[in-house]
Amino acid sequence: MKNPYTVLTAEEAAELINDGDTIGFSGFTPAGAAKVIPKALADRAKKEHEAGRSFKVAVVTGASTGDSLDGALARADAISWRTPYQSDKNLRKSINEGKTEFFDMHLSALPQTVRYGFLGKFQWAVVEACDVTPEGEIVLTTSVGATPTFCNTADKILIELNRFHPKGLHGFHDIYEPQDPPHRKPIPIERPTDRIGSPVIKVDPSKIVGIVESNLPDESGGFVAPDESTLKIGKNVAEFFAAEMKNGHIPSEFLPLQSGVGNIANAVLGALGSHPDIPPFEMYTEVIQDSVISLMKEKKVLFATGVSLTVSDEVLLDVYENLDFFRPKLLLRPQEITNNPEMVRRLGILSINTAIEVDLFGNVNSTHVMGKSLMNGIGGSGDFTRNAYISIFTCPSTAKGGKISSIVPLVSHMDHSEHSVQIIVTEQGVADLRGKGPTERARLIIDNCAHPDFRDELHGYFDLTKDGHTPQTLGSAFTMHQKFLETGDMRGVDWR
Ligand code: 0RQ
Repeated sequence: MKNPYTVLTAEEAAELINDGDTIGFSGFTPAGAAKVIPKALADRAKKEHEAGRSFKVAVVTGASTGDSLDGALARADAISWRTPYQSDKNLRKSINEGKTEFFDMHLSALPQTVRYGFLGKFQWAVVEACDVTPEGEIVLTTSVGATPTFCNTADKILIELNRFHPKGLHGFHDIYEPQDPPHRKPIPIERPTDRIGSPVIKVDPSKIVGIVESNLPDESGGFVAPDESTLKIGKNVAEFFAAEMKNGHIPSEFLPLQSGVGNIANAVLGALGSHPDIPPFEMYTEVIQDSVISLMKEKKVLFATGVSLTVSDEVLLDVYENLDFFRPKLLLRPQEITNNPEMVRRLGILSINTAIEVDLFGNVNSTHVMGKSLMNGIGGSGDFTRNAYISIFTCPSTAKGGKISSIVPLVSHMDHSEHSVQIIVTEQGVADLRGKGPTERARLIIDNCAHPDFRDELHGYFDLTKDGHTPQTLGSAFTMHQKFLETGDMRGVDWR
């Protein structure tokens, strides 16, 4: 059957979008993110601004995206409002300067929040696909994110048919959208390998108003080689898990693993993969990174399901050359399923995420520098941490060349509370907070995780108050932060 869709240029597609529209873009990390239409939209916004007309859109995605989306639109000052997560330096600047309103939310909750109508009406879904049939069956590329929900709720759909990604990706996706309350049923996944949905998104073909052809790789940055500190963090996590197996907390077949994004997460996985006492394991995670693919080839990771395949170009080409090897081992799902609290509890996930700072009582800040400047967002870290079998936070014990302690008296912004955070790991060691009261926690965190340059200083703070269940001294709790803001160095606080 002949393809019934109108073929457009990216510029023609961008002309269809109006000032003030809300757009749901495909993409979860740069993987599978729309590229040519947002870039053309940014060019259009610049022209509109030059002509003295306002042109801004509300941008909703699965998580972060690539430079052609968040970067180009932010540089064009074309984003009025953004959710649920970003990691682009231009957009971060726009948010921190108050030019773009940003709503930081748990990634698992985004699709239902869209369906419930809490974010208003969506005029557009702009979706990268590797194939689309005349019947309206869309095969996605390297991520699923919230795209099924955008396709189902938006008035109209624009497709970027990206020839870089092979049609052989059919079978790598499991598309499932829960019904909304009061009709929601349990999600029927009992093992990470269970498939419960369709390999395609099915839409009414008349909603697809145009197709733009492209041939572009994902804009994933790749990874830097792990340094001494990240290698030590990885080793500490692996040894902690090995000890948990030995003492019977983790069963001998291991439990499904979730690990966050970035270089630390990549290094932690590498360390787990090479530890002799950790058996081959499965992943029920959010972002599948380079190290997962190499561990799969070594038969150390048996299966991985996540929202996105966020790998370097060479690793992606390796996957594409061996699609039949990877198809039974890799499965991409909507973020509503991978990050769903129901699944995280049922499967008994071991979760590992990254902190910017941790306080003496186990509260974690993952999103803001010095209490006010947004870094990226909470992402999926809250979805997993709150519901995990064991929840771990990792971070280097210091930042900015040793001038900032990542262990502080009180976090300057709180994303994960002491009630959800169980284990802290830095390159210095591990603090196991399970079953510990605030005083015990503080001593463990200072002695096991803080950098030696800051241990006396942190003990000095802790010695200021001797009473109360949580011995906090409100008047001094941000003295270390304040010292950094005034002098550029947290070291050397005199508590007297
Ligand atoms: O600054 O970029 O200027 O060098 O923060 O820190 O150490 O390079 O680590 O890239 O893994 O990022 C928490 C931000 C860590 C990230 C965070 C500065 C540091 C550096 C980056 P520069 P690193 P990473 C998955 C699940 C969100 C929560 C999560 C993140 C920059 O991992 O966004 O895990 N997580 N989500 O110098 C001042 C401190 C600092 C500090 C670090 N205490 N004070 N600056 N930095 N600690 C995400 C998804 O769901 C998709």
